[in-house]
Amino acid sequence: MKRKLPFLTFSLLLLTVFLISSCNRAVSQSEIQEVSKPVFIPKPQELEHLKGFFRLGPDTRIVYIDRNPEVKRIASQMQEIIKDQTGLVLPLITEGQSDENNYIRLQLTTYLANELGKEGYELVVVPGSILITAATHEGLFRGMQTLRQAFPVHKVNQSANITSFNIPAFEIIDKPQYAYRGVMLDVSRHFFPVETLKRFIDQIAMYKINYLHLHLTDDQGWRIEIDSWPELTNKGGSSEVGGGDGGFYTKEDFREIVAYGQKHFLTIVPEIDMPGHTNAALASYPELNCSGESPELYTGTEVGFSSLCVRKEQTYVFIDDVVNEIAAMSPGRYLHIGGDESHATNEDDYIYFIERLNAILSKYNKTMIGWDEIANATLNREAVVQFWASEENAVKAVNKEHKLIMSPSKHIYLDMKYDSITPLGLNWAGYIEVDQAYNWFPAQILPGVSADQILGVEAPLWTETVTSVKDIEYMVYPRLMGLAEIGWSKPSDRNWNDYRERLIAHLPRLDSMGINYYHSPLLKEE
Ligand code: TNX
Repeated sequence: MKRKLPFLTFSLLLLTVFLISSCNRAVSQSEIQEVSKPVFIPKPQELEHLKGFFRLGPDTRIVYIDRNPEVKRIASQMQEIIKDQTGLVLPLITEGQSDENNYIRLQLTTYLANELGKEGYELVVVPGSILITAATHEGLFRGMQTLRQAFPVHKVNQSANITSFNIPAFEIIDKPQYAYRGVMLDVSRHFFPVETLKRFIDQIAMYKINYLHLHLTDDQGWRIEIDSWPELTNKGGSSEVGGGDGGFYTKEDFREIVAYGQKHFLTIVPEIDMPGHTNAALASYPELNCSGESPELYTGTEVGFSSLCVRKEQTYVFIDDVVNEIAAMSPGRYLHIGGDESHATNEDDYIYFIERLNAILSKYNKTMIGWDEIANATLNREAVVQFWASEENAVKAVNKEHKLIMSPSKHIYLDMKYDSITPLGLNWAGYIEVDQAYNWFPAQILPGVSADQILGVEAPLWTETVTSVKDIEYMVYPRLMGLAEIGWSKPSDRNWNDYRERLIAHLPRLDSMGINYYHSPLLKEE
């Protein structure tokens, strides 16, 4: 034993020297890349840049609070996001295992509940730690979407030995200006499969959009399976603008979309457009027509020519069934009943119809949303009116104490062309460049309508000319970021020049995610 000791000591010494030198080599060869000062869209309510850096690298851990599966789930979403964005696969650990150094921690708190509300959060990035604190899971999720904008868009790079990133320190306290921040997708004029909707939900959740309104029915196609009226989809789902095959969501598909939304703290608002925009339903069931005869399926782009038969009792049996089945699949409180452009329904019939709908929605415990024409009917006070065209209707709605969703067509219709040479889109509400989509304030659009009468904002994408994921993205980005900021940020903080600079700095994120967007001349660096 004794004779072996010097040898052992010598071996240990050699090993130590080897370890130290290889360690040194590793340190000297691996690079820590500095990330530029982060910019955020939507702009946080309070943001302070601090001194120093947080080092995001392979040793960073994501810490969640034990015994709370929902926080763990959000933490694993964070893990996925970081992996996709940077290539770093970070371990998830529970609170007890935290080494108090180099971690990203998600934490629920009750003491900030009043200040932060349902969606607010605090995000602090300092050397050694990143802390997201919120009173709700939703708040943690929103904070995480902010944090990802501080992380690099490029990945760790083994061959260049880039293994870590220095993230400049900052502190944010944040919550939304408006409770409803929506996007609408028309899946009737052209149908889009579940995968497209999931990709879209992933994207819009990044900008803190919390409602996705699906325009499920129109003249050109009925897109949601209704068991009690199967021809709606068998026949009415088989057409679309331009004569394509159409398609529809089975109930299982729809539940999958709803659940995917929930994981992203986003509520699906289903729209069944009535009494106009109903040719697909009328073509599927002759008894829904006053004449008792069905029209042909329609694949053009005219509006305002169809109507359910308002004075026929069977119409309300039909609606009761449809609302019942849709309500059963929709955990959100809102059901959108359309009500727009009912030019083939006379005014008395229109009002009679919307008021009967109002009673059916109450029966199924749903809150009505409708386009601004519905303000002419007498509705439950909680019904929400979506302003798109008529100031008169919107003001009427506010006078009847309804809240408004603001979708002023000349600012935020995502189907409008950007300029005269945009290959897709329409132009009846004018051209909407990126500045036109940003430069408006919901509480300054309508005379006498102030912020507390406004539930929020929504950007609709009608799809008469939009046929693919690429088309959707081209029309949506980068105008949607403007809508997101209008809905979330403090109006007094918003100005085009500041936003424009942030948006320019943000665009490489879209490139890195493979999002197809419009390269506006307004966003070329000078
Ligand atoms: C008006 S906006 C419509 C839609 C069209 C859109 C095209 C609204 C409530 N109705 O039916 O698709 O214009 O921009």
